[in-house]
Amino acid sequence: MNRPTAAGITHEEEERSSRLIDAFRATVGRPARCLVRAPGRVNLLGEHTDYNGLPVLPMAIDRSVMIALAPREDRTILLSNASADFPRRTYPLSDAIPPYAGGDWGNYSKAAAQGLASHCGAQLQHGADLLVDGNIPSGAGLSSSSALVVANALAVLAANEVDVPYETLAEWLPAAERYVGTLSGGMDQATSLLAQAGHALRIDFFPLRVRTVPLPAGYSIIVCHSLVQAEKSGAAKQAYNLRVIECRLACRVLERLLGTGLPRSLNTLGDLAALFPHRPLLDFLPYLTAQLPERPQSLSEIAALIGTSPERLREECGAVGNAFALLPRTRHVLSEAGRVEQAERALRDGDALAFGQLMDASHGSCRDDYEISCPELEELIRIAKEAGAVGARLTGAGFGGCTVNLVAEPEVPGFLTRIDRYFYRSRLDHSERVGHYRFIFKPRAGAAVYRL
Ligand code: NG1
Repeated sequence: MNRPTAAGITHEEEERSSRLIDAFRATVGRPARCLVRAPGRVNLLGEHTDYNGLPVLPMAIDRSVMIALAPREDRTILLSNASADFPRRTYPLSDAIPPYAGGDWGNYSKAAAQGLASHCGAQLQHGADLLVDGNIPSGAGLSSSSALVVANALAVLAANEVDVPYETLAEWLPAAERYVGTLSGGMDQATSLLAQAGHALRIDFFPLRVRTVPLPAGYSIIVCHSLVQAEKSGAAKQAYNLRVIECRLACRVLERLLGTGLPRSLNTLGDLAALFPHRPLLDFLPYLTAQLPERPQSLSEIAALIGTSPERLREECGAVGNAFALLPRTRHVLSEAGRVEQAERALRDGDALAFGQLMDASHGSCRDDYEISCPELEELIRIAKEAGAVGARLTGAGFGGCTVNLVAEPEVPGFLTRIDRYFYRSRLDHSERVGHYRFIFKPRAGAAVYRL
């Protein structure tokens, strides 16, 4: 049998895929016909901008979800995992699949299957036996969930020999992933599908546009786990969705304040950039500053400002809870979009120091205005800066998870020593390897399907 040896696959991945293909034969009782690899990602800059229709700067990493698969004659998906932590799941492929209980890993597979079935319908006549192996830490802000969705989608398509361009999948799968209840944007799926080895990506949304961006020569990207899991099936989901809702409410308020100066309604804060291409986004902040306090407001207060009812807002914006901090959230989103523009320029100019300063500023904004940091992330950032990181920030949704650090190559050994000594040593017991929690990542290529 041919084993994946395609260009771009590492020796370690080759070994991992060989083990998975052997395990497939042992557990399913017949040979795998394809192997799928979908990488996770680290976001370098542009946090919580994607669902606002504003740009991001991520790169794919060499941690991934792999699936070995063989098609079935019926339309059943039989889902197994190489790790015993994830129990076997079976469900029929259709465009209306009832979810498992919240937090069940099988829901990410169902999300992909239902999303594809709603687009491809009768083209998908075959279910599949799937054996999954993932090595992206979960709840780390490195997109383990989207890699699982992307890998499952590619597996179902491969089982049916249906080709869908990756650009199209990158448009479909964010909506498909909302099946699990997170109101997420499209950065993760686009990066997993469209990344190119050796480059970061600048991604714009609605419509999706992707271009490669060089990384500064002589610097390393180091990712450090805060050891706080931010599981999106738990509390982090509510906290994440609340940020999305606050941005939707900010759009309603801005519509009201801009009045007839606005040619059409605002679906996202990013619509401001589309409607006023020559005005800096931060020009719009004073409209809010004049009317809104820094503190969170109740839905009744916001409704009164807009001249509508709290019930109507609840319905229109999916608002749950009763404390919404619109001014600081908008300040983060609009300023972060500006930082992405500047960061792309800095990277194209090879100006690592300017890029690092933008990373630091992004972190401050994530912490103070978006309120998505936590004490452990703060400690990691402080140690990283003391250890010489040119830039250091939380990455991904926040509420725990990882930091991303830009470190000059000669400084890397000293940086790692300090992080290990001052952060991990007191937190990990002797049996745990620190290498499981901090990583040096090189930008990897996006997802691939290998026929066996
Ligand atoms: P992670 O870090 O993978 O949980 C989440 C969203 C992204 C984006 C970032 C914040 C999901 C699947 N992904 O990423 O779309 O909004 O947060 O920038 O929810």
